[in-house]
Amino acid sequence: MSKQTFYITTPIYYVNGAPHLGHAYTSTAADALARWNRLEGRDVFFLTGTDEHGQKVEAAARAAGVDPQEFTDRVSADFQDMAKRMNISNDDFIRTTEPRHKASAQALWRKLQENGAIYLGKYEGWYAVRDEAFYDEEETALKPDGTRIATASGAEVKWVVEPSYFFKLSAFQDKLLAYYEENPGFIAPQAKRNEILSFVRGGLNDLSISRTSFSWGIPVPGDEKHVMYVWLDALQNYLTACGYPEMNGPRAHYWPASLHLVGKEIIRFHAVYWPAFLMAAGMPCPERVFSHGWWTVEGEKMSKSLGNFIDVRPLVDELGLDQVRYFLLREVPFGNDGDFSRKALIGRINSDLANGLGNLAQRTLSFIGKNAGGVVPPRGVLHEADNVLLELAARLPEKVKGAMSRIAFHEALDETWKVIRAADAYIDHQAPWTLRKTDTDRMNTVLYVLASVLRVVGIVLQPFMPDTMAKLLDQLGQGADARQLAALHTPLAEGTPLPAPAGLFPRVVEVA
Ligand code: ME8
Repeated sequence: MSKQTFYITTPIYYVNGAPHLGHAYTSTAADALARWNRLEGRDVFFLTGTDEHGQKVEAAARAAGVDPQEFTDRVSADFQDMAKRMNISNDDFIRTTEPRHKASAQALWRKLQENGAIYLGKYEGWYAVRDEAFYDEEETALKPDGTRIATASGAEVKWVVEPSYFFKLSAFQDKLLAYYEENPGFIAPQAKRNEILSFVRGGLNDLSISRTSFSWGIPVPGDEKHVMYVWLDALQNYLTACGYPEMNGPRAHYWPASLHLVGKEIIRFHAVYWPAFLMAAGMPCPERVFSHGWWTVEGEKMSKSLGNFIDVRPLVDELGLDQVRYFLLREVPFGNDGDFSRKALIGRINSDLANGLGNLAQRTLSFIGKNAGGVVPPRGVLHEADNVLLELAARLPEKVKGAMSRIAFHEALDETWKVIRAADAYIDHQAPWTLRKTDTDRMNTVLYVLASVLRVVGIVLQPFMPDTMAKLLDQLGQGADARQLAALHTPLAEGTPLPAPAGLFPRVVEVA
C-alpha cells in the first residue's frame, strides 16, 4: 500500500433491531484495521453508522408503535452506545436520515439520471423485505407450506408489482468484469471473488431502484411518489461522509475508499451494484471489499425466533472489553464462519491472556520491581539465546503488518503469541531467580531482553486491545510519544523508571 490515506468503512447497520455480536464483530475488526493503519502513520478515516430507511425499518417502527424518525433516533443511539462501549475509534458516525445524506443521495440520483443510467418502468417480481432485496425466480424456492423464500438467506419473498425507476445495470457487465480483472484484489476472500465473477458473467438484469408502496425513504428528485431503493440510499453513505457531491472539502481526498468491510451476505451489493453506480456517476471505485463470515451462537444461527441475539455489552462488563475484542479477532480465521460460546471465550481469556501475555508481563515486571530497582535494567553482553529472542521480536512488526494487509487478524495474533511463548520459554530457561543470587549482571540483561520483548508486543497489540496495551506500555515506562511502530527503531532505554506493576488480565473462574 503506497498511498498514505486509509479510508475504512463498516456496513451501516439497519435500525430495525438492537445491536448484537455480529455488528460488534465487524466494527471491532474495522477498528483494529483503522488503529493499525494509524500506528503505521497513515491518515485514516474510519466510518460507521446506521441504515435507517426502507420497508423493514418502517415495519419495525410500526410494530413498536412509534413514529419512524423517533424509532430510528432511539435505535441509532443504541448502536452509537455499542460503538463507544467497544472502544470503536470511528471518525464519524453517519445516519441516513441526516440532511447531509439526503442531499448527497439525491445528488447521486440526479447524476445517474443526467448520465442516462436511469429509466422509468414497472417492477414485477420477487422481493424480500428482510433482505431488502429483489430476487430472480431461480434464486427462490417454494417451501412445503406454500411460502416462497430466497434460497441464499431463507427470507420470505413476496410478489411485487409497482411502477419503478430502473438502473441500467445490464449495461455494466463488461465494465465490471474489466474492473475485477484489472483489480484482482478488489473482492476478497478469493472464494467470494469467484462467486461474484460467475454471478456477473451470468448476465445482469437492470435493477429496480425506487419503490412506491411505502414512504419511509429518500424521495426521488422530481417524482416524489417514489422513494429511493434503500440499498442505493445506503451505499451512498460512503460518499456522503466524504462530502459528496462537492468533492473538494476536507474529506474529499479519502475517496475512493481503501476498504469496505462487510458480512458475506451483502457482498453482491458492495461488489456489483456499488461499483456500477459509481461507474455510472463517473466516480472512482473502492479499492477493496472484504467479506467476513458469520457467527453462530452455541451452535445456532442468531435469529428473532430463537431469541438468541447476543448483546456484547454485558459480556464486556463481566469479562472485560479487551478480552472480548481479542476473542472476536482471534477465535476464527477472518473470512470463515465461527461459533460463539461462553466456554470458548473464557477458555481463550484464561489460556492466551491470563496465563499467556498477562503472566509473562506480571512475572517480568514484578521481578524487575523487586530485584532491579524498578527501572529498565542495564543490558550487558548479549548471549545467543538473547539474540534469538530479540530477533524474533524484531521481526514481529513486519509479520503483523503483512497479516494486517491481508486482513488476517488471527495470523497477526498467532505470530505475536509465538513471541510470547518464546519469551516464556526463555524466562524459564534463563531462570533470573537463580541469577539473582549468582550473577546480577546477567540477571539484568535477561530482564532487559524481556522488557524489550514486552515493549514490541505491547506496541503491536494496541490495535487489538487498546486499553490494556496502554496499561502495559505505561508499566514499561513508554509514554504516548513512544508507542508508534517507529519507536521500535530505538532500543529500549536503560534506566527508564517503571511504575509499580499491576495485573493485566484476571483469570476467570467459572462457578458451576
Ligand atoms: O445489511 N455474524 O445491515 P445489518 C457476523 N444495512 N457478522 C454479522 C452477523 C453475524 N451473525 N450478523 C450481522 C445491513 N453481521 C445493511 C448494510 S451497508 C451500505 C448496508 C454484521 O444490520 C455483518 O457485517 O443487517 C453484516 O454484513 C452486517 O452486520 C449486517 O448488518
